[in-house]
Amino acid sequence: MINERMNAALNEQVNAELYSAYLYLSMQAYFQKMNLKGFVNWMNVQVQEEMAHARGLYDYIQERGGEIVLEAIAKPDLKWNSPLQVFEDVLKHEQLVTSKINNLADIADETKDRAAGLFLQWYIKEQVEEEASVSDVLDTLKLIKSDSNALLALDRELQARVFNPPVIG
Ligand code: OFO
Repeated sequence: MINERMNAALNEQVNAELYSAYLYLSMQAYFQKMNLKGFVNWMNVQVQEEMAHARGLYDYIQERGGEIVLEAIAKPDLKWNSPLQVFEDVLKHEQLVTSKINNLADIADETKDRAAGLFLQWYIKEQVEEEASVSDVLDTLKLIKSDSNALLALDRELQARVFNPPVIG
């Protein structure tokens, strides 16, 4: 049985992951308007990953005999000035999520919940990958500045991203 504090914190993280999916869905719409298909694809994969992250936490709460409490999902931003600004926001958001995951790991330590600590290792590693893949795109966008040919080349590159359903835990 999971302790109450950990249960509540995991429910909050389900919400944070669903918010992430919602935010990336909003960013996907932004890129759809610009007709940048590779960026659309990148966001589409990201949305699916976030849904999988939420599902992983949801399943874990259930597995530990906890209670699922779903709160409202906040409204994400709708407007950005440029692809660069979008990816700056993505990186900021992922850094925030990393701090939330680290906070969950702290709670697992403080409540001596070894099983949760072990489970959360997967999310800790995933955040390293998330931040790295976002930083890659962001660094390229910084180099591109207003070169539209280079932007289209990056767009073509981002079309290659595929969703591989993660095995969590
Ligand atoms: Fe779930 O990793 Fe992004 O937010």
